[in-house]
Amino acid sequence: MENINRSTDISQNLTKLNDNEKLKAESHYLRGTIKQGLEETSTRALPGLDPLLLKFHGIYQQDNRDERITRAERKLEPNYQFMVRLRLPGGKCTERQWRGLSKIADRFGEGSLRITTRQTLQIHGVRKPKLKLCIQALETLGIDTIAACGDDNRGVVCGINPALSGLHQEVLSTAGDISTFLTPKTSAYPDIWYDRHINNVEEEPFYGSLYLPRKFKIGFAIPPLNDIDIFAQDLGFIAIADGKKLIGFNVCVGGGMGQLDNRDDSYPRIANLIGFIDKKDVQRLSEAVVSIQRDYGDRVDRHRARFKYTLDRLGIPWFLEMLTQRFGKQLKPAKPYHFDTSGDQFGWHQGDDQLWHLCLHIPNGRITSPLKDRLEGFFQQFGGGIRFTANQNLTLTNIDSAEKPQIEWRLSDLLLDHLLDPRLQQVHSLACVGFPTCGLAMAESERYLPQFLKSFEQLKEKHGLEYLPIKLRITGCPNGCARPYLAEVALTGRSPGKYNLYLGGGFYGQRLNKLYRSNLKENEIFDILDCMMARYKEEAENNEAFGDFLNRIEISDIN
Ligand code: SRM
Ligand code: SF4
Repeated sequence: MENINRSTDISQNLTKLNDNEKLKAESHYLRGTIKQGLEETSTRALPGLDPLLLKFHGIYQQDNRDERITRAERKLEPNYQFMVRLRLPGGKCTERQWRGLSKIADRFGEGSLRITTRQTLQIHGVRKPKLKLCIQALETLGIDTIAACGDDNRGVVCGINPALSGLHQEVLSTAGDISTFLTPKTSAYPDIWYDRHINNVEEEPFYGSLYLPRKFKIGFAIPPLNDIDIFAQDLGFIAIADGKKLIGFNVCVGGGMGQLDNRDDSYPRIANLIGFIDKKDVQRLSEAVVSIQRDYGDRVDRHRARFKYTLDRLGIPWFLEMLTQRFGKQLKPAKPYHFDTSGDQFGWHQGDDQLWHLCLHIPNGRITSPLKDRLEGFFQQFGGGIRFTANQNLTLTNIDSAEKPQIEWRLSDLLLDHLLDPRLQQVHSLACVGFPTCGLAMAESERYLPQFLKSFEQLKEKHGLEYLPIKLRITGCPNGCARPYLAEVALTGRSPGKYNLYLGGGFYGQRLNKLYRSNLKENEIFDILDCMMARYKEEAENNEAFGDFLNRIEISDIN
């Protein structure tokens, strides 16, 4: 078995590598000058390249893009602020943490909590003087932000399948272990944020000073639910059970969504299923796979640095051979499994441990007052756990049968009960954050979704399709943060008010959609959708999913 500790030869050729690699190498394990920059009072930004290092600490420097022009006219610097992303493996949070987070968002941020497509929370709008205090307040809740962003293993996602409670707990706990195992070990994090100096620590025994060439994402899915979009993960584990007993995981590699509109050699990619491993081998396998990306990922061309490109450049047979060396054995053949949806299971579900779980739709994952205050009151009364979902929703977990009637009664207070209506297209839709905080947005997404949905729902109704669930996703740029390339209908932003339209993805996340037309305005998009829904109504086969239909009739034929 090959030693999979970090390889040192890469850093010797630093001159050939891209600027991000040099920055990491010279950062003294992600310190840079962040500490000094936080104390600098002449600007609300962090100077130089420190914002790039800050990402490894789970924090993004942003500015409010709505105010850019007016502030420039007034000769003011942009309205700099920070987005803080929490590390919550599997989206797990206690009721005490929730109440603390709600207060932290008010006190240090702009008041909202945003559930992300990777099952965690973001606090937007934290100003520099409050940033360190915010991270310290999170620590009092037992929450950190390290590696929520950056070139490392990001937040590990884990599907929610409460019906299989025992198996579910085991998979969730495995996801947590992998997150801990692959979390950077640099002492820079406690030093900068908690003023806690740790001596004699071996900095990054696994990552080394260059960390990974690019972000890396791991996910666990529990069939029949593919609620985390397993095929979009760099490394995905599909739980395989014998009855209700977890025996191991099918492994898939090389998923990814991001692409650039101006580079033909960038593309979304569905992960390859490569085999099965016993449950005891998850950590060893993860270490082996991530180490291959660490040592062979492209550190020259950052746009080709994701693991999916490493696999396509070097080939799956090469990868499997390397994996066998590092893992120490071959994977077994993949076992049969079955997915039937990539959405969340709204409403009540009873686990095999007899406890109840309630999945609630949170529009756009955005929790602001009054919903935030109501949820706080709710948790004061009921306790229990919370799981955020990778579809930006929220599940209340482990509810006793005795508490269920009271909770049902309180749901109308939360004004969330109507969101359980299956006719609402909203519950099948996702939008990324986009404007005003995302520096990469080219068109509106989260703020546009409600308006788009109104017309979309009207169109469905016109064709008598209001009960047809359609996976709809909108992103403000091609980076794909709401995993649009897996949706049945997707819009990705090109410029203000204009989108690329993608069609025909699989209902349970099994197939990429295809670009239908570029640079469309809203009316053009709805003309096309009108025509497709009419054809669906006429020609669809029994219970055919909308995406399957579009894929079957070859979308290019539609006029
Ligand atoms: Fe993302 C960059 C928001 C999930 C692919 N993403 C960004 C940034 C940080 C913009 C930036 O770099 O300055 C966005 C911050 C916006 C803001 O103001 O909050 C951002 N991404 C998000 C979130 C919050 C979207 C959401 O509405 O929930 C999600 C946070 C997830 C988390 O908790 O970690 C989010 N991003 C994703 C996903 C979905 C997933 O992982 O399941 C993807 C596609 C999967 C993938 O990685 O291939 C994704 N984000 C990207 C990319 C393209 C990466 C690539 O391979 O090209 C970027 C841009 C980049 O990295 O250069 C990006
Ligand atoms: Fe920003 Fe683009 Fe991601 Fe949307 S998809 S959050 S616009 S980077």
